[in-house]
Amino acid sequence: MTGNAAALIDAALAHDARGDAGAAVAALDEAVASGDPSARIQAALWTLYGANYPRDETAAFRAIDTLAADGERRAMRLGAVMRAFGLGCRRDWAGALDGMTRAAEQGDPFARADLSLLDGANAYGDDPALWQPPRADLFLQKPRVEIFRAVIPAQWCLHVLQSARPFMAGAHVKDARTGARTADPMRTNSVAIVELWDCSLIHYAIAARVARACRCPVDRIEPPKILRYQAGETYRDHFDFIDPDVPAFAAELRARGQRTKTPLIYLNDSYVGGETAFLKSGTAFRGRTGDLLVLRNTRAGDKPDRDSLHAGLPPTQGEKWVWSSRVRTRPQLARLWREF
Ligand SMILES: O=C(O)CCC(=O)C(=O)O
Repeated sequence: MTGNAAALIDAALAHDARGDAGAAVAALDEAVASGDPSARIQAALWTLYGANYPRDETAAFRAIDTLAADGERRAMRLGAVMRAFGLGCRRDWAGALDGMTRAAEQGDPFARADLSLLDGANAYGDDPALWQPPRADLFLQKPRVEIFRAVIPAQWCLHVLQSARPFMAGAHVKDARTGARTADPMRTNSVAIVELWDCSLIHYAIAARVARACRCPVDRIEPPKILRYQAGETYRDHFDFIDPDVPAFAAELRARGQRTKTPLIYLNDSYVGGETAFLKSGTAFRGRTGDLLVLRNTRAGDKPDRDSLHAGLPPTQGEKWVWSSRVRTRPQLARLWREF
């Protein structure tokens, strides 16, 4: 990357952070015109998300694929993840593995680690979208809570936890009056979304396994949030469905669909306390590393189930880490990786 292109990208990112789309695009376009690969990758990501540029997933994928064909190994990696999720292209696990393998052969350490983790779990070559979940244990009938034991190998849990650690920030809740995200003392834990750019095929494989357990297509799984609770931190009693009686949520409900289920994967278990509590039934679940809990948030007809009130109790010692997502009734857009 030339010094000038690097400075232009930094300026574009700073304008973007301030919400000045015009200045962000002007700076990035200038860097792209110089042919700089980092600028072209950034432009493709914004095109994928519909951030600053109009959203066009196909164009974004093509731009990344062209860079990969030119030998740009970061684009090989990103293209592999896009192929796995089917973002801007047909979902293609063999093609995803092929792209990640080419990046590894070019010496990309991230790609090598990704393939070796897949291989270690005997998932290399097997499309995670065809994975057979273990039989679920019914933990609770009201609300409906199922447990799938050891769906994710411990090394995958550690990988996800480490990939999220640099991005942890204060958690938010949705304001029922405005629909906006706001800080709230009911949620004192931290949270991160691992941006697509930092995702590996392991992130895809986890989403695909969760989709199998939840019996839904992978594109109904929201980009997960990685939750960290330090001792004393909590996510107090809440519902995960979108309340159809709240006018501020109506547009979101129409565009993205209802949140029918909450899948949670426990990424570690070396803490004390920190159970997932179900307030209406007075029960709580303590997962082991790699266990998946699936909570049903709705009843027939996708109507909110008020029995689904739940909480992440505070650990009294140690740190608790959780992969947390929602199953929606409509396909989720790539831009959600950027929404926080
Ligand atoms: O951390 C937990 O045990 C619960 C997480 C949770 O309530 C959520 O993600 O909605």
